[in-house]
Amino acid sequence: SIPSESRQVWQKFGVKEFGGKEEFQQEFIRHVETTLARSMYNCDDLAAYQAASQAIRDRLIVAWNKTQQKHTTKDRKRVYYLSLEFLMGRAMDNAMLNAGIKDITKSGVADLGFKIEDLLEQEPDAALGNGGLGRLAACFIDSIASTNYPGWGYGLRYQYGIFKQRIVDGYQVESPDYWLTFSNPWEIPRYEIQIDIMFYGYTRKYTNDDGKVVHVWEGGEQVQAVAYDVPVPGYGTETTNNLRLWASKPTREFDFEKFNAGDYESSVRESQKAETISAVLYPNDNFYSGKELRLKQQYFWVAASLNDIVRRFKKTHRPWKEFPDQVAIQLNDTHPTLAVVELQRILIDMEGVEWDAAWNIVTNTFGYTNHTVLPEALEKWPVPLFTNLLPRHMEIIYEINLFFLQKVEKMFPKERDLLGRVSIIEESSPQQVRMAYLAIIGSHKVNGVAELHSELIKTTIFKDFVTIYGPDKFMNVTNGITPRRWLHQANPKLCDLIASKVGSYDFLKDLNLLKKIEPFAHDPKFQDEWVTIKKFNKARLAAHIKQSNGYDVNVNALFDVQVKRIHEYKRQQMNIFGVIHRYLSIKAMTEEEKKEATPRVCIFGGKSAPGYYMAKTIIKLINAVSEVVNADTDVGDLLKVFFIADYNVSKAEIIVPASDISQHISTAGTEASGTSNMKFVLNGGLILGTVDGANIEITREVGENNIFLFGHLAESVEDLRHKHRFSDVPLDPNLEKVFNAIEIGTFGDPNIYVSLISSVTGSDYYLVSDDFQSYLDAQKLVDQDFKNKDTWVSRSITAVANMGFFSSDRAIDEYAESIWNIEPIAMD
Ligand code: CJB
Repeated sequence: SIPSESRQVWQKFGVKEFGGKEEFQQEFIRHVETTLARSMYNCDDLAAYQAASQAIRDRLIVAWNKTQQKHTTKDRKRVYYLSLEFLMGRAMDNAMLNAGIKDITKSGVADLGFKIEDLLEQEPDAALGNGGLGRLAACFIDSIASTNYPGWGYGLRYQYGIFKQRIVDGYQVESPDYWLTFSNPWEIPRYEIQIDIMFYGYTRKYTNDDGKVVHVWEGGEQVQAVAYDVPVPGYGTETTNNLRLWASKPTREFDFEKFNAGDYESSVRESQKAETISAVLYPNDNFYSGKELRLKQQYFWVAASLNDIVRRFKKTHRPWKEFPDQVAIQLNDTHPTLAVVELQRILIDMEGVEWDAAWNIVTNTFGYTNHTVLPEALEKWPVPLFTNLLPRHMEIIYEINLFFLQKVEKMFPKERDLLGRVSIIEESSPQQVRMAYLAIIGSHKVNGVAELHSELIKTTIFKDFVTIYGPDKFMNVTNGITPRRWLHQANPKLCDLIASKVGSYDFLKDLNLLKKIEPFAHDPKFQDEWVTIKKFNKARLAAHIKQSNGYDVNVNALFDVQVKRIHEYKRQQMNIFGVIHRYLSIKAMTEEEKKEATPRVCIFGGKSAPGYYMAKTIIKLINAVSEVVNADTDVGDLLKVFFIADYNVSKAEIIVPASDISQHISTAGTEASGTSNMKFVLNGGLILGTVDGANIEITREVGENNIFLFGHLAESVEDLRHKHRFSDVPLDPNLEKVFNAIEIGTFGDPNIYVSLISSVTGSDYYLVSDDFQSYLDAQKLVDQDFKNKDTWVSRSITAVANMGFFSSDRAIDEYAESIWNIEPIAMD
């Protein structure tokens, strides 16, 4: 370290955070002229965005350094959030807001000849996630920083995020999302942090001089993990945490021999293979696909992260048993479950800790969050594949399983079937490693993400584990969203209006303060302003639709939105069948009836996994209906249908504030929580939804008069499915009409939709027919209620006033208190 006599010089010239507009401008120009090697004569919007973000980034780095120093000297317990997905979206607007420099940068760039909005548009989304799970991780790290908890995120630095979606001839077409073309100003490469990671090879054991059996894993392929740090600024605090993303590189010695022997090509090929590991995000949501490369990604990321965490712990020279007092690790779904095994391996094989002591440390360190009960999403790795890639880990899993099953057998000696049911190894052919079971056994707490979901995991997929461990190991932490991005950034006007009544912007930190607007729910002036802002947001979306889909839309129509990943369980098919039903009804209306009808704009958006045939068919049907309906002059303004291509975080920021109604209509019991439901209500839209996931708690908070619920309850789902399997359940008559219209070719070639229709007329696993009448009834009520403008707006205001519970700050406080056992560190 620097000798004390030199430190003065360091301190004298230490970089300070810029405070005012002029300092920002100075930094901006410095970056244009030096970092970018340009000048005022060739500075376009892209260069201006880059210079501005460099200036802001420098400021974040100063705060980041202070925070990390503080956290290191305070030496308190940290949380590490392990997530294979961080769906961050754009960084610049958020960084300006959280650092409190939005006004100075806005007016700063204006003086220099730029509009801040144009610069923000230059930034590509950091789309390192698929949907809800990845966006939750992004909200969580924002909240961890904003509430001053010491915590890091660990993920992968994919070179390709979620694919870009185009619609060609009504079908989804994917293209790669190479988001790093113009380099990424928000990351700090840490080329000096390189960690060797091994795959394949073999294991061997021997007895050492002390008579101890030692296990070694050797002879495998090596790759290197390089760290890229992304500063995560908290809102209204200096706390700036770290998101560390790993990229894979060939090791330094990579095939040096081959290279020297002149086999240049194959040497290069091998080195490219190493980089492939972190190259691309798997585009599946709520679906497990057992590819070896995916398991490689998981181990690569987990091993690098644990190596890093352990290295940091070892610097404190504490005994191993204190590890869980310093470190909490949260497993975001089962994707990082190998971390359980890797920590056990480090402790017993590398650090010489005894098995039981090590296992105690491991289980006290980890917490596991489950995000789905869908069977097709649960990870199970074939034992042969696993053994080949990670032979030592497989041995350790067998050992963990053995000790666990011995314990279970002792507790329940008469329950012979139980052992097979809870074994980490499924006795199929080939055998499979059940990752969720390993995660439960390796953690001290397991949580679901909304009340219903947390009950369901206890009574269905993890029932036996509740019998074994007792109910206290299982808990609920209802998801939340960050009000910084999902209120301030997406809807600045609504935010200002709310602030005028709350008296400050403090509700962005304590969302319960929204309650203060409730007394104004019936205030005509406040209502007027509320409505004006909704119209403004609808016009903003209308402009986007005009640009992307080429149509003018009527902003006085009811905007009805369903945007999320396309999935049969989320039931976009039910929505589009409902739209067809509406279309047929309009066609049958008299002119008088038409005058009474409520005009609607139905907006869809979302990506399908590239290999998901049924989801792709649903997209095609939406687009086919859109084409027919929008061109039908009988219909006019009464109905318009749009599919907005390439739904992502940035588009959500435009779409969410513009909804009157949003749909969250999963088959009861299938959507673990949902988080876009929270975003829509927070922005003054009402929900049309099923009694599922967080819809239930939203109803509790906002009141059942302020939400449109319909459909069968989760408790009836099994019975209904059983009926479909074993008897002839008649198809809903309105749905039959819809299917007839499709089958006679109203929306083009009916052959395209045969399997979609028979998924409903057959076993109807997602109960579309069972819920259809109730859905249409709820839609009718929406049409009626929307006509009564005063009641509608007061319901909207009341709903927003009661959304405080759904801040991710609240969720993080719950995790911190009941799972991580960590405390905030104030940055004074
Ligand atoms: N979820 O986005 C995903 N991907 C998965 O593979 C499994 C679950 C979603 O996680 C969200 C965050 O907890 C939930 O709100 C959502 O219901 C769930 O589908």
